[in-house]
Amino acid sequence: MNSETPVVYLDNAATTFPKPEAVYRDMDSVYRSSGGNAGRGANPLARRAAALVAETRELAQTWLSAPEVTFSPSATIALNTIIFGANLRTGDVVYVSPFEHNSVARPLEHLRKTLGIVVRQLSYDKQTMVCNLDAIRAHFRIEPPSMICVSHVSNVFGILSPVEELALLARQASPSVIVLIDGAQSAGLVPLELANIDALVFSGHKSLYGPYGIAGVAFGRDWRPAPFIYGGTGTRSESLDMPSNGSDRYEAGSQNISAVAGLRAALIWLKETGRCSIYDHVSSLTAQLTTTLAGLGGVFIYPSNSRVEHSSVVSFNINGVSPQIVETALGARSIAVRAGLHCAPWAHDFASTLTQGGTVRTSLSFFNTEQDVLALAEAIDELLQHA
Ligand code: ALA
Repeated sequence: MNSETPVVYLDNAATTFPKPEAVYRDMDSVYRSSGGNAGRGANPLARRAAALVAETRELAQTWLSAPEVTFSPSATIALNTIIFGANLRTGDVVYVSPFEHNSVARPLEHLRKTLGIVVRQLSYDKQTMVCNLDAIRAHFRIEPPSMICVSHVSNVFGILSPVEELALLARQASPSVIVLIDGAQSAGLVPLELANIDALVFSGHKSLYGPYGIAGVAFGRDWRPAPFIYGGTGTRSESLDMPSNGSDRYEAGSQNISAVAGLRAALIWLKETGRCSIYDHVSSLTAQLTTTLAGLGGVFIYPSNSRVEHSSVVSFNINGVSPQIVETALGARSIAVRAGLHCAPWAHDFASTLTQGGTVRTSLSFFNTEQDVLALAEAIDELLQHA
């Protein structure tokens, strides 16, 4: 395959590709026209950069319906900011879904080992991957949560968790609970009411169709974590303490201005395109994908229950063929998917796919077409004939 071969890109859960044209355009032009250092000085270029950051923040707040948004270089850093900034103590109980990414699982494991927090898995059905709200309510009564961490959409199985209901149950059981939602795969695609959610983490380069290098936290309530990273903010430089409120508290270091420009362009594109048309297109392609794959004998889709709605991400395996071989074979046909554990070993443990090397994951975006799904189906059909 040479670099000119068009690739059928079905790995949008790793990063959406392509981006809206305006993202490329604005990232290129920002360094040429307004590449000053936002918040550092009052020269015209610094002011222009600061205005760009402020406008992007406002767009993000509107898109996510959040009273406050802070930026960070990646969703991993944003998740760590919340988890380490929550001041958890020995014996505190943190509930997680079975689908959490290592960006949540590893910091929690670190706190379990070093501090003695208790990590409990929320109750989900293994066949349908649907959560059992009655069982969870009962667990919360017996052992009230200090924190819950749940991914809105699983990056492995595309399962949508009822995070608003979970947040409400957690708050009823423990009013001071910290509710952290990982929205890396859903922000922009699936709207969320933040009334009981303290922190919704978003990733710029995934479902928001922006670039790498920008992510953040949408705060839904008054709770704020302790800062995770300390350094220059361009404000109150005489003090050796971090500013006590506002985004400066969490945004130490110079802003990645081209990433900000790219996110701004993506947010404007999202608004103009409309959440419903993006969601409808991705959902209808996802339904086409699951139906087509299910029609090919020898393909096992997770979860096995066909009534489960997948949100843009579909994982599967082919009987007797390792996911890595399938990924390589599809790659040879210029089809990009991701095989393996997807940085989420808990999810594969839950689905009993750890020992077979995980799953083959396909993930769709607004820029995919029915032809892309047909190309995948044809390639898999061919593989099945040789398996
Ligand atoms: N976490 C990203 C994925 O799911 C990279 O592939």
